[in-house]
Amino acid sequence: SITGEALEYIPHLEALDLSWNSDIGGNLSKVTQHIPVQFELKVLNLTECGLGETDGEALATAIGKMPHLEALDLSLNKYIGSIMNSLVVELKSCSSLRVLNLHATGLHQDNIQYLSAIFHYWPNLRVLDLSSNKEAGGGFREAAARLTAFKHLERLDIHQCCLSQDDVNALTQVIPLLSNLEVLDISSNKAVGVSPEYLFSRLRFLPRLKSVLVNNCSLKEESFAALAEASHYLLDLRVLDLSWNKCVGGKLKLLLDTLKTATALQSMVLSSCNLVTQDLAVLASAAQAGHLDSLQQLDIAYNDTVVDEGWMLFFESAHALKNITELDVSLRPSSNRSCGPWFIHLLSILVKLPGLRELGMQRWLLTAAEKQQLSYIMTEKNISILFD
Ligand SMILES: *[C@@H]1O[C@H](CO)[C@@H](O)[C@H](O)[C@H]1NC(C)=O
Ligand SMILES: *[C@@H]1O[C@H](CO)[C@@H](O)[C@H](O)[C@H]1NC(C)=O
Ligand SMILES: *[C@@H]1O[C@H](CO)[C@@H](O)[C@H](O)[C@H]1NC(C)=O
Ligand SMILES: *[C@@H]1O[C@H](CO)[C@@H](O)[C@H](O)[C@H]1NC(C)=O
Ligand SMILES: *[C@@H]1O[C@H](CO)[C@@H](O)[C@H](O)[C@H]1NC(C)=O
Ligand SMILES: CC(=O)N[C@H]1CO[C@H](CO)[C@@H](O)[C@@H]1O
Repeated sequence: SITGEALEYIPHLEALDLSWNSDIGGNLSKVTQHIPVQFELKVLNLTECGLGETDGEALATAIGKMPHLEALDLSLNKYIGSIMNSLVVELKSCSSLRVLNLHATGLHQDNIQYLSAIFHYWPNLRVLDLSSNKEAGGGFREAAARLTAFKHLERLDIHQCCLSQDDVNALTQVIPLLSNLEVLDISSNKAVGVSPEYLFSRLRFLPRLKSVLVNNCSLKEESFAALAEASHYLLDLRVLDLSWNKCVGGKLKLLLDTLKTATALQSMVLSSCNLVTQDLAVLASAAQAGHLDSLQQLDIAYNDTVVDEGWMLFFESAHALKNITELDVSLRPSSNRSCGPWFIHLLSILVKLPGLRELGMQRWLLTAAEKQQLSYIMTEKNISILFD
């Protein structure tokens, strides 16, 4: 059973992580009633604790006793939306807050607006995660401008927030001003793709960007072209996720300059992008030229549009992906195909790439002999190969 009595005796505790204890939901007051006044806690983590309406008061009171709080994680508690506004009052006093994670907490449009009114109380905020709040759309129209209070913001995650067109327009004005931003995740928001290309072209003003995640945004060709051009200026780019944007197919050459300058690129996700042979040729030549030497993860799955010739070009050059650890070339779940003459090249790269640990090959139809060869390499080279 849950009791927080011990907390009375450890007022200097700095981190409390009660994540994944669903019994806490409805019982939080049993823990928090023992929190001493002027608790020194810096990190409070209550991920997926089933917190709900009845815990609002206990949580608010607890936060009120934690003026030194630096990280608060309430992610995956689906009903925080209903108690958010009472938390906001107490959160004002957390002027040292650096990390706020409200991923999938059932926030509504008005919660976002209400919360944004106190953004200026957290001048040190580095990480803001408001992702997977599907009712939050519309809330950023006014809240966006207040993000500029976060002069040191490094990570902004607003993926899957059902952003409205107005939200995206407002964010377009503000995101380029967050000059310390390193990670931007706006994926799974359809309005991002149909909005004007300015959001992407202005990313060039964020020289510290390391991760750009715009997967599943229904990107239009103009937006992709603007992103490709802007990313040319992002010399520190590590992660680029463009998956589930069909417009990339046939247009990967637009990223050629980026591949040349982004020498630190570690992860490129291009699954379900309707890639064609020409796109794999781009990857192959970039690899040959040594531009992908840092690449560790490459996901080009779900692109059944590539014909044997394209796979051949790719696998012939894949040995140049010296640092690769994960490669996914699976087909879509609904399809299947036999491997082409490229299979022999695949076998040879498995031997030549010492770092490779995972290879996705789902839905490729393998002959008994091919399966046997892969199984042999799996054990010999300690590579995990996923095939059906
Ligand atoms: C509270 O904790 C008990 C176990 O200690 C658990 O059975 C119960 O479901 C929890 N939630 C509520 C709302 O009481
Ligand atoms: C909270 O715990 C989860 C799961 O252990 C972890 O992923 C997350 O980073 C933690 N959050 C903070 C702010 O420490
Ligand atoms: C794509 O985004 C929608 C929301 O716009 C979401 O429901 C869906 O799960 C996402 N799909 C993938 C593959 O991420
Ligand atoms: C290859 O990856 C390792 C980490 O696994 C990294 O330390 C090293 O710098 C990478 N090499 C290149 C050329 O990026
Ligand atoms: C491959 O796909 C065809 C046509 O979609 C289907 O009839 C067949 O059962 C599939 N074979 C396997 C082994 O999944
Ligand atoms: C999502 C995806 O897999 N895209 C394409 C892959 O190729 C087939 C044709 O083989 C297309 O129909 C898909 O749209």
